[in-house]
Amino acid sequence: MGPDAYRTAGLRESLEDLGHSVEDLGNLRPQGYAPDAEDNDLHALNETIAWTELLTETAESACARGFPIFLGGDHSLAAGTVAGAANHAKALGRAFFVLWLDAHSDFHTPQSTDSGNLHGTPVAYFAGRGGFEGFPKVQNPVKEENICMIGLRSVDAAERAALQDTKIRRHDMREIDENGIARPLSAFLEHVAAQNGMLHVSLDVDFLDPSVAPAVGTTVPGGATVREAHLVMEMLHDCELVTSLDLVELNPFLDERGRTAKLMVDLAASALGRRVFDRTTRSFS
Ligand code: DIR
Ligand code: MN
Ligand code: MN
Ligand code: MN
Repeated sequence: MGPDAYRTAGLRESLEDLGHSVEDLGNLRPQGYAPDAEDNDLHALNETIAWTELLTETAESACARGFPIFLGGDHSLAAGTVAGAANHAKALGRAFFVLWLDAHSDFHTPQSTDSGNLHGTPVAYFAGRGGFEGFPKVQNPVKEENICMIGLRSVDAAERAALQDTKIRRHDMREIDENGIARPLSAFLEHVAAQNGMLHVSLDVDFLDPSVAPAVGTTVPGGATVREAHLVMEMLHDCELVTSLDLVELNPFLDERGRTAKLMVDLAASALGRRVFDRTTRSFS
């Protein structure tokens, strides 16, 4: 129901108001997978594998057509959207980067997850960690140093241990409290710009503080404010490096008159050029 909530909240109209032409490619639905048993340790494994196959193909072709925005739905969708966007970048000979805006690091493998929810695994998948039996092989794993996580405040023990052995850039809420959100983002964008990279942004609703974005299954207090989130999106627009975007984990049944959906739409609009006044300088350098 997430994608329809974004439609109702006016995603198309908001982007058209900015001068973009918008094509709604509709909802996807994987087919032909073996039904998942209700009592599996891993929830909806076969379904998630089927989604990953479908989304990898769909994302790669969508990237060739324009600037895709993938609407969810469960964050496991990023396993496919990022893998597909990475394939597209590789075909163009461009370096590829991911900005992960989330309370969680989503760095579990199907073996290390405590919850059995595959939404906790997509970064491990597209970074090329092992343990994803049955999933399509990742053709172009994203380099660790090309992944940046901002907003972290709920990292499970197994994820923390695994992340510590990687070059993934990770910025928790304490760092944002101490230094502001612009600093780590600017540093990452400089790194992307230096390689003329293509940047995929994955925005989990729970990046935001639950007081402003309650419509997500896994709320974690102490998240980004509305202004911090808009600053991130405005900087992402100004840098001209972003080539694809996920809006994920919206659960409209938990929303209050569409307010979380509307905030996510407004953030997407900021990322695609909405501003109060024009600026003459790039704000990330
Ligand atoms: C938790 C929650 N680490 C898990 N992850 C979420 O289920 O593995 N990610 N909610 O966004
Ligand atoms: Mn989920
Ligand atoms: Mn997530
Ligand atoms: Mn999350």
